[in-house]
Amino acid sequence: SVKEQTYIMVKPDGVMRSIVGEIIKRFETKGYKLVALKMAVPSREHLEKHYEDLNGRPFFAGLINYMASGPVVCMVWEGRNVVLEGRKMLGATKPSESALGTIRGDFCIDVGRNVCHGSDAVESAQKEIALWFPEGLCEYEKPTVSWVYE
Ligand code: DAT
Ligand code: MG
Repeated sequence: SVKEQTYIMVKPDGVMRSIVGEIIKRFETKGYKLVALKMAVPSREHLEKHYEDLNGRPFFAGLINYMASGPVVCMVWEGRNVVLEGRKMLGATKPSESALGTIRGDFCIDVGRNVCHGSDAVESAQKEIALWFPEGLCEYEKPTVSWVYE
């Protein structure tokens, strides 16, 4: 469905290193539709909920410290297969394994500073969108839709 949505977040290192525009640009020029965007300094409790599946992993405390260390940029992007395609655009979790040409492959070195988050499945995307955007998304029509989709 062209209405599939994913949650993409620029992490604090991405904000501090001025990669926000680059990440937005890649999703925008690919053809996806931006349906929500904001900055936030998330609480640790909020981040623990976001990463609840990783609770108990040895890197969990470090991950929460890092994610709580500064502002993040929260986005929802919409389009056909955007969850899977968005993960491809981000690249592998470990930058040493991320292909060049991906965001992580091009802009970072360390797994603990991998500049961006992207939902890993349609179901987790829905959960994450509800967690980060309880106020709802921005609904509108793009007149270029027939130039992106046949
Ligand atoms: P992803 O962000 O690609 O979905 P994930 O959900 O498995 O990866 O993990 C969330 C974040 O936790 C990841 O972006 C960086 C951090 N992380 C994952 N595995 C790690 C590890 N082995 N060492 C340090 N940090 C790790
Ligand atoms: Mg993940």
